[in-house]
Amino acid sequence: MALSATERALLRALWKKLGSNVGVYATEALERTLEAFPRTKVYFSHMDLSPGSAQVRAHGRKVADALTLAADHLDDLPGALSALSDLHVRTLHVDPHHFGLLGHCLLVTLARHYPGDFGPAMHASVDKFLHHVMSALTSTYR
Ligand code: HNI
Repeated sequence: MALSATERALLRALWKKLGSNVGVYATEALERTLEAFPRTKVYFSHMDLSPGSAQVRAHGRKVADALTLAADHLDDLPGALSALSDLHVRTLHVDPHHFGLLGHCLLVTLARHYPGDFGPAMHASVDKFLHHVMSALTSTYR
């Protein structure tokens, strides 16, 4: 089900508050995913995954940019993310379950940094947004 006007407004308000820190939190969520769920490291064997790795930070910024692109294209996520979907499905063969792990870590990371903003309504809005993003990223599997 699409995000409601209220959910979109909540998401936009959070993204505005995150400002230039989206990359910081995407990196923290990526690091959390790799540490909490080490099986996700298999896709990054070519990268330096040590704490504070510049490569992980650079990748976190790429993920953040994609999430911001998605937040700006809520009415056409499959279109906006089609190249990324092909990459993750056809080239990287990322297990769809692992998207949920990263999404979960993104929620935890945002809730940790913005506890006052992350009430049930914001939680549900961001969760729905991430589900739509991940559905678009895994759509090529179908
Ligand atoms: Ni993902 C590359 C965005 C989930 C493993 N990923 C990217 C790039 C973006 C991106 C952007 C860079 C593309 C480019 O350089 O052209 N990835 C996202 C987003 C999500 C996501 C927005 C979900 C919210 N990626 C995942 C998951 C995994 C994953 C769940 C595996 C656990 N992604 C990768 C790998 C690469 C990648 C591996 C290639 C990294 C590299 O540079 O070699």
